[in-house]
Amino acid sequence: MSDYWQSTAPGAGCRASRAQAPGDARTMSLNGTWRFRLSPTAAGTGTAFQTDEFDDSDWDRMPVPSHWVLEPFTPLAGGPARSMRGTSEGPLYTNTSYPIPLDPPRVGSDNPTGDYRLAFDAPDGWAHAVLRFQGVDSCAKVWLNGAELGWSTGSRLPFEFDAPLRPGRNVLAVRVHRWSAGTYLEDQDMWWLPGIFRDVELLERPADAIDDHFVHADYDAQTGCGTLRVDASIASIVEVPELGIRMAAGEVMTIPVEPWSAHSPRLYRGTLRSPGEVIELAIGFRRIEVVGGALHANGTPLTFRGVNRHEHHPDTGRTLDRETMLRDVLLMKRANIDAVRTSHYPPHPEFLRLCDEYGLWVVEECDLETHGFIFTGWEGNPPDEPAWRDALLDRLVRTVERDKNHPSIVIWSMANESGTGKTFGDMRTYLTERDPSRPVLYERDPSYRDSDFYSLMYPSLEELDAIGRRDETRPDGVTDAEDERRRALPFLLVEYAHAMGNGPGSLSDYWRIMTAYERICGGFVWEWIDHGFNARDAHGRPYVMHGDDVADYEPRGGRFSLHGLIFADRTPTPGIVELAKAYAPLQIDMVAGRVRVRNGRHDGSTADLAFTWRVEVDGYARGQGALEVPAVAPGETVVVPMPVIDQFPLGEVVLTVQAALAADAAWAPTGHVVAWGQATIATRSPSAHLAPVCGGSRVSGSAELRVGAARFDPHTLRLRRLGDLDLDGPWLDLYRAPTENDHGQGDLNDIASVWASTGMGRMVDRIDEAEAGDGWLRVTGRTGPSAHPHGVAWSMCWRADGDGVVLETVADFVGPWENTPYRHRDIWVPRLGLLFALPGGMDEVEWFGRGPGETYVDSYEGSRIGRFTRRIDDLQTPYPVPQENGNHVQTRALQIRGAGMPTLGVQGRPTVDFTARRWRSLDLERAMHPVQLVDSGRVWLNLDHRQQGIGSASVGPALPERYRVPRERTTWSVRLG
Ligand code: IPT
Repeated sequence: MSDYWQSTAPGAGCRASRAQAPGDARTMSLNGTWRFRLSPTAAGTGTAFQTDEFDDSDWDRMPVPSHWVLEPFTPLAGGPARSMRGTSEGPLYTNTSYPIPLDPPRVGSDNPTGDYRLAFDAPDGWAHAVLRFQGVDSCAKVWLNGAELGWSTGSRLPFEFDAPLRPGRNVLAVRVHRWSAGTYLEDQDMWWLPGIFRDVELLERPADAIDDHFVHADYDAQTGCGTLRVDASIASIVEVPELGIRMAAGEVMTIPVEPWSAHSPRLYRGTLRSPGEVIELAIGFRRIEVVGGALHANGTPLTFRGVNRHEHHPDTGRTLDRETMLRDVLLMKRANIDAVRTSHYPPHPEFLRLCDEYGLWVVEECDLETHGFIFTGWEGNPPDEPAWRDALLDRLVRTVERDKNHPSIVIWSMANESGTGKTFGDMRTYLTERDPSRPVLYERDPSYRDSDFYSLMYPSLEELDAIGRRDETRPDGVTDAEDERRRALPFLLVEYAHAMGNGPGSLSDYWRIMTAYERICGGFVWEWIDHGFNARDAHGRPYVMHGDDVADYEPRGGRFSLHGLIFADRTPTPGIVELAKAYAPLQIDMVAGRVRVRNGRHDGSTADLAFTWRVEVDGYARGQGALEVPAVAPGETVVVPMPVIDQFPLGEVVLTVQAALAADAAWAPTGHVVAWGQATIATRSPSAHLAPVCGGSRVSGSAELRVGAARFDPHTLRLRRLGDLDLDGPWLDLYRAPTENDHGQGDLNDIASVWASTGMGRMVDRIDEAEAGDGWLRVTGRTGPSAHPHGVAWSMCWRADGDGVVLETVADFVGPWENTPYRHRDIWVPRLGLLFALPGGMDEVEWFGRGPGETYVDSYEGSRIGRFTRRIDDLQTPYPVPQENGNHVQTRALQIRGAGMPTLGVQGRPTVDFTARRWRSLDLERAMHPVQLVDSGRVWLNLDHRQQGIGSASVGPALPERYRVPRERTTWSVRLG
């Protein structure tokens, strides 16, 4: 059929799907520079390019693998090489919407089509060759020496053709369509990136080669034995020398083994030998099963410490080299992540080999999502349309057949966000028959009839807790039998904690619930990496491009492509620091004068870890040493005495105990900290005594006012000088630059728009009166948004305290905050605190509190209490979309200083939150990219009574009330000096 690219058929002419494994048959990579020409319609350049005599010398050069939209190249009309980034011809990002009309299976006539050509010399002496494409987005048709081999869809899945090579020069021609019927199955909330983006290879297939094999390696925790059977498509011999195994394919052997797990990824290397070929085996024995409504691995309950991972590189998109994949694996292991969901498609096969070797549990997802059918109310959804059945099954078969031999894969996920439909039943039947060793996941069908797990995305903490108790609300439209079955299933939290921008919050809260119930087999944070591209603005300044930077294209998914725990260039964000603590496999805490260590690993004792202790007083080191902790078995707890520390100097005494690798591991060096715990074991409360405020009189006139070392402007009544330091402020500050999670979905969660409509960012001050007495000054006033009747009445009372001043602020919310004429019944303020302007030269902060990274009231447990020094510029977290960042909760004291400048000391009473930056919140809010943030010439210091938490409401539940700023009369004080 001529319009193959808009038919529901998955392809034609391809060989049967099969396992991939290294072996001794020869291979030849066809990666490299190909000839390329882009055309506006599916007709491409016509038919001549298929023939080997075609002259392509004036065509562009295109690297394979790559996405053509990310490569600079010369357009058809000629002219200099140019980049398509930022234009509608380039990478496009949509979230749920299809970039084509919802008119399945057809696509528009404007269908950018890349014709590729490669001439190569046939390798000598190959009996038979197979041509393998590891991934082409979205539809490819292939010709060899002018003869059509076939075509395929399924962008993240391999396809192979028999390749009748001729001696000497051969010419491969490939036509790739950006849009195809396959597009309807690939609406995976990511950039649309066409091209031959994974490897192209020629494979020798000798006579009697092993076309396919299936390793079955079970583990029985009762007996400690593994049972091995390797099925092969041709008579072959299985050899595993380490186990003394030599047997025919299809035979079964049971033998004592060490099991495979993410913590101990024990692989037994072996071979599978037929008369024509030797294949390498990497066997991991393990059993994954649902027992009594809980997920077990090798006989014990398993809780995934997971993340969702898309493939992304800021220059090459979904074309990843091995080094980048390894970097992901190492970063994950070092952050205590032990599980990956390959959202939302099978990754490059090398990533799975790395998971087998380094140890990560994998939930592998099929390349299938039809999310955009929300725009038809799911009418015509492919999983429910017989015409698409073959295409859906084809995708699942290709996923399973390629990857069935990876011990790391423990669950097959049939799809993401694809509604419901009969074909899921057929897919489930195929899985049950082909691979009963792995449970099956599908999250979106409320009946869960084809899933071995109950699963949800983004529940609130309360919902999750109810699920743990099997007391969840019954979904609508399910039968009694379905409800009963679901309630007996284990629960897998397929996505949670939306790491978009600053955040997510509550990671430890979620994790405490997940570990409290055996029903919950863990969760997968959304998601691993920001999908941003390196780009430059008109001035040549670098920035990270997101969906909104493609100005001439609709529908745009905007900034939604940036929701990773690591930035697009793989720099870790503060979110991953918090996650590493929540996912720490050991809990270390101090109870009643002793140190308690609980081993929460699924398997493996703590014998590989060395424990040390450290004591700090007010953040200064006072002692340290090794801590004797006997090896703790998984699931067990030991309690050991605290180190004997004599004679604390006065101050806050903090004990830290940490567990670090005692020897190099494959994934981190000796000394890498796996877990830590901390407690304040003694405190000295600073003297709270201050002279009482009495006998004052009203201030009037224009003489400068003084309180101890503090001098005030007689008109504004703000602090202008403290000792030798010029400064200005404070202003009562209720605002922050909204985070992505403040722009939540739905009326209740989009608190940023409530702030905008109620004027939170444009406050106007009024001074009412000032009263002064011996060593004190009290100023009262009101701060409120222009245009609105609500506000905050406040008083600031300054008292001399030695060489400094103590400022006590009382803030009271006045006016109609509730039941305002606006559609929002309630208004939450993002912060309650004080803003000061300091000279720009004050460029360094030393503080004693949580650090060194940013912390918020719902995300600080990963940051330890200590003393830290940072430059102001290094306190900023460069989120690619500027927003609130760099806060520090529970700060006991800080000093701000700069060369040749007096130092400003601040003491919390007992603590303050602080941020210090060279711009104000409104500048942060208005900037589109960090390069637009300019030094205001001053340092803006926020000293807050409290700032609200971060949450993950950009996709998720509302921020819990306990992390908000209560709108009630509040008194707090700080000491400056
Ligand atoms: C969920 C998607 O599965 C994921 O791909 C991503 O889009 C995420 O949302 C938001 O970033 S689906 C949504 C209905 C919660």
